[in-house]
Amino acid sequence: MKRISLTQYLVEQQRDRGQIPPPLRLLIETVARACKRIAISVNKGELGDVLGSADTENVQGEVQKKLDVIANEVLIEANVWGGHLAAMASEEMDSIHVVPDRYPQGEYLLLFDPLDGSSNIDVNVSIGTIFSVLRKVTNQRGVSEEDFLQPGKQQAAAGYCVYGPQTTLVLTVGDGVVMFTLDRETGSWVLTERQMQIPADTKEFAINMSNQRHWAPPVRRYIDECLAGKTGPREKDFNMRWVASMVADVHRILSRGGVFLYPWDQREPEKPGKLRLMYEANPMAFIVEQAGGVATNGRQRILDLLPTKLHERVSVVLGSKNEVQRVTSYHLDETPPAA
Ligand code: P6P
Repeated sequence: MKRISLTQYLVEQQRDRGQIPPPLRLLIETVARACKRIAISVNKGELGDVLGSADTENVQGEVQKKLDVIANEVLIEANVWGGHLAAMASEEMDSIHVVPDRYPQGEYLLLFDPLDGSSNIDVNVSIGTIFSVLRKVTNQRGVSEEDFLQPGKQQAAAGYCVYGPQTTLVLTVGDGVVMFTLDRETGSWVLTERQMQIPADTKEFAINMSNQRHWAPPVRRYIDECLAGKTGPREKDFNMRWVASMVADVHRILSRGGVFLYPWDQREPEKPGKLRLMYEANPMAFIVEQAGGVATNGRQRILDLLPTKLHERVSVVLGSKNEVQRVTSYHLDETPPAA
């Protein structure tokens, strides 16, 4: 495959496919540049005095890591002046960040989890940035939180960056999934995968097993059957992986298949799940579907869900089509598809 840069790829998509209007191209290039900047801070670790807690809390009531705050600021500062955005929303900010009047306002809304997997920052395990792009669809002047409350199927683009052994950027604008790898010598994002595809079947599941006693019956049934292996109803052995960084787990699934589950559990029964719909589940669901996978909340397609709050949470089951459909059928209590 010819190795081209992110800019060349976006220009080609814009010129040849009309898939990426200029303001969206500027948005994606700006986010990609911000991710390079975040990668530099992440890679410094102790040398950059960026590890540990920031001694502040975010809207979720979680203690923020220094790098959470740094990554959030980098994304805000990189995107606020370009004229491509009307506003931004982040896991790390209670309310939306409207582009100030001193800058032109654009038609796009950018949402992000600036640094997903924070519990892994201080122990040098892969973390990442997740982003989602919506269009401002109401014509009224100004922008409010309500403008963000659109179902995930309305996304114009979605992507994530993994700060891991390689620094990789995965992106979809609704025309398949591409991957870029950061060439640190030139500072360029280089196209390394033109069409990521998730195998329909897998032998690998990703879930936090320590919550097993808290799960609902359909999830317990599914995982018990995986654990029963060859001697059980699935008649094959399964493997388990859990990085506790959604970006890393999803990237593995995009790369070799698998099923990722963060289901509702009875620890906090009033919450539908742990992960956030707008800037974790929706972008990942868009990417997974564009790569031939499936993403549900156990019962419904995630991209069809109509959000009611910016920071609302959701159960997530995503990855290899046949496995996600099986988990979903157990929730809907239908007979699972033939093995
Ligand atoms: P647990 C990271 O904090 C995160 O939001 C996701 O990236 C990850 O999949 C999940 O939470 C891990 O949760 O309960 O296993 O620590």
